[in-house]
Amino acid sequence: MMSAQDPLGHPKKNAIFYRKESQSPWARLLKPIGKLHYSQSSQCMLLIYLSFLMVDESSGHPQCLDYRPPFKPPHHLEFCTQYDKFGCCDQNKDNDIADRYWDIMDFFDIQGHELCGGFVKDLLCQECSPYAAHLFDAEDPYTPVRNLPGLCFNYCSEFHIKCQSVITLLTDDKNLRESCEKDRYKFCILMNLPDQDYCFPNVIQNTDLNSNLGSVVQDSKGCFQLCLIEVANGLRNPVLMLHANDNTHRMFVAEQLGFIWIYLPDGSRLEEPFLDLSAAVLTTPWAGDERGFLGLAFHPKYKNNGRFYVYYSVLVKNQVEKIRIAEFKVSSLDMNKADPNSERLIFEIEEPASNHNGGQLLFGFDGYMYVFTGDGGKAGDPFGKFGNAQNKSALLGKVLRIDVDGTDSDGKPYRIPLDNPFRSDKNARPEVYAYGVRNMWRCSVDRGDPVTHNGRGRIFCGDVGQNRYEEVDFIVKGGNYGWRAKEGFECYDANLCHNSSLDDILPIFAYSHRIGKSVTGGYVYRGCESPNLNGLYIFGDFMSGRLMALQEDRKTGTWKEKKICMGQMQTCSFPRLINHYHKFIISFAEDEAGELYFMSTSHPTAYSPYGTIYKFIDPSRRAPPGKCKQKPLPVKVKGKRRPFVPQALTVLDMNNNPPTRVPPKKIKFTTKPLATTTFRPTTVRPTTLATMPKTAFSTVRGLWQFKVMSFGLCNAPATFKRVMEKVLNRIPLQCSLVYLDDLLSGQGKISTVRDWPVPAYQHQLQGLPGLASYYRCFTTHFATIATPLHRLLWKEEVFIWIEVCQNAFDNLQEVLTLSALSQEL
Ligand SMILES: [Ca+2]
Ligand SMILES: [Ca+2]
Repeated sequence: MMSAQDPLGHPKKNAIFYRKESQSPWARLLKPIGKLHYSQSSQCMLLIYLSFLMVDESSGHPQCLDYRPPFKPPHHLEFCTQYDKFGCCDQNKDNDIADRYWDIMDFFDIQGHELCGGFVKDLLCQECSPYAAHLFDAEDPYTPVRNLPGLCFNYCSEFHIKCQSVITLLTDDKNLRESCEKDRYKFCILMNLPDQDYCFPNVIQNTDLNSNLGSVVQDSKGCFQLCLIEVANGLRNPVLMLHANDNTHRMFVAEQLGFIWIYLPDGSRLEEPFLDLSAAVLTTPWAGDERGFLGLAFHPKYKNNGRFYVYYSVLVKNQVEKIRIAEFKVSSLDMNKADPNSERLIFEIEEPASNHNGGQLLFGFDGYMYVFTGDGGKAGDPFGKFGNAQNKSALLGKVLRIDVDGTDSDGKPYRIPLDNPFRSDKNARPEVYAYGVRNMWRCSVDRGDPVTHNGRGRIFCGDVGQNRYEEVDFIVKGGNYGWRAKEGFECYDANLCHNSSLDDILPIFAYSHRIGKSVTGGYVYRGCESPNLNGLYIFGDFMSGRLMALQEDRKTGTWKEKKICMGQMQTCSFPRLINHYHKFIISFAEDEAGELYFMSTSHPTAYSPYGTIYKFIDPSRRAPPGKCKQKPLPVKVKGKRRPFVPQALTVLDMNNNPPTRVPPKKIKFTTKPLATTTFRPTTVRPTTLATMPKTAFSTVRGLWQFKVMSFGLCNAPATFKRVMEKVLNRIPLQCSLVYLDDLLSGQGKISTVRDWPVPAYQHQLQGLPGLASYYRCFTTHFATIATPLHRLLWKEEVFIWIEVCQNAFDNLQEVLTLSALSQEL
């Protein structure tokens, strides 16, 4: 193959259509993606795309007064019984409301009870409505909340006629009290909501809003809408995230380069890595290189023995490429450091080609370690008579199972479990547990249903396909997963496929290359926070960026696809939630509590720090309050820690005018009985904006990606400059930071490079070897940036990221106009 890249991994000009014989998973990058490239002879064109999501108002948005989704109360509600099945109150809150009701009703005689009791109950119980946030105008944590729920006009009039006096017991809002006394019409206008669908009692009668309440929201095509929370960023091809099952709830994130970083439960990252294997790990900055640090597994008794296992590529004696499985131990002095001198080799396997290196390590519930190797590489598993995968005497293309708690009589640093399926087969390696594997990229063990334990211990894998299909497999002892006889459900090698002795196990699911070209195996959701997701196997595709889920039909044992998509703006309209992610899905993860995450990047090369970790959130229903509380064991931290700084723009930030204050962390809606003499508003909420500190220009609020494509040589620098001026002039200089990707920095000719100017980002550069040679940062002073930008015109395509501070854009419309404007030019 001709090299399409320079030694730094930068694609050479006119070499965009790469073709490598390798197929998975990184190598898939080298295939052309879409029709991005036009002939040099085409007219000089400049296009700037801006990622932007449109607001969709088509469905309801259940939300509680604490800005989170409603839940199913764990116990029966005695008072606000209509919200017993689904709403925003648990039993405690329901009791508080009942107490308050009786305190108010003490002021009434029997007739008053009859007239007003129902109204007072209705009004108080709206805090429990799954639409409480709408009723109280509290969807947006940045704006003030009403003290009383919004009432529809007719209902309000009736309420006013029958028991207007009760208002003084319900609120001390001066306006409401005065208008209630003097003017029914004005009072009911004040009590009403702009959206008639959401005022009480319309909101409970609206079937659109109340059918399917509590189930996962589906879009018009039946796709499950989920949202995300950004939990970490700035990672270079994060290949995995694991917890150590030691109750600390620390997360260990490994980068392909060979670094393992520790994240604490508060989201911060320790400055020093847990382990730095970068000197030993074989990897390159080439897009699509599948070699590197690939796997990590903590011993099931890590808490006591401090042992963990790694899987990485090495170059031995500058000649032979191998994968190495080795054991390390945690330092005896610092629980957040591995002992770098503790490495104990378990085994190495020679790799005949640079691709298909497998990379999954995991411990089953049987206590044994499973090692998932690739078929060795190239295409079509060409090694030997019928390939590595079908050859049980080869270790490649396999699921291996070993016992790392003992040594073998022949001196191997591990034992063969007594029930390994081919232990007594002379033509097989005793380590083999399953075979016919092409290149399983990410496998997981199902921890089982939290109540019934159904499914516990099952191992699921994504096996990357060759030309036509990607598959998900459920691994069983002795199983033949078909490769290279089959790819997915179809024959790949006709001879092998029709051999009657094949006896293979078909995938539980396969999808064609129209959907995606490199599967990334995921996890079965067994967490607590999103009860609707329980039992769903969530996975994705590295190349297409598609997220998918499989749901088991327990009667037939078959798995059906449930499509997953990002929630629309309204669906994900909760604090911190986002509904977009970087395209290249590298890996999935499960935290100690069972919540699910995935890692993806916009730039899948081993040195590019654009990897982000996202947590899945079901916006339609959460677990009841208190149910998912975790008590992590304390972590003794010796070094420094870096706080998490979000980069992704949240849906709320996109939806609203620039926020004027941070949302309150906790909000208390006092449902406690009011003292009988002084009435307080039902809500405690700071609403004065003047007292809030000005945060404008101090925090980076979002990452805006402009994709600039220029075609052909032309005398367009002036035009280009004009466009960029228009873009950049809209962004206050103090807070913006523009950096161009490695296409540009590869030239190394930019004179005005400075260190990363935003302190919060400096850590991304520190201690990252070689990074400075790939990334250059620019401050956005025009004079300095205009000249380098001119050079971009001779490039095929260029990405520019502009990081924008809070309040940078007065109005997103302006940005859209910009985008339109740039297309005109
Ligand atoms: Ca290989
Ligand atoms: Ca297969």
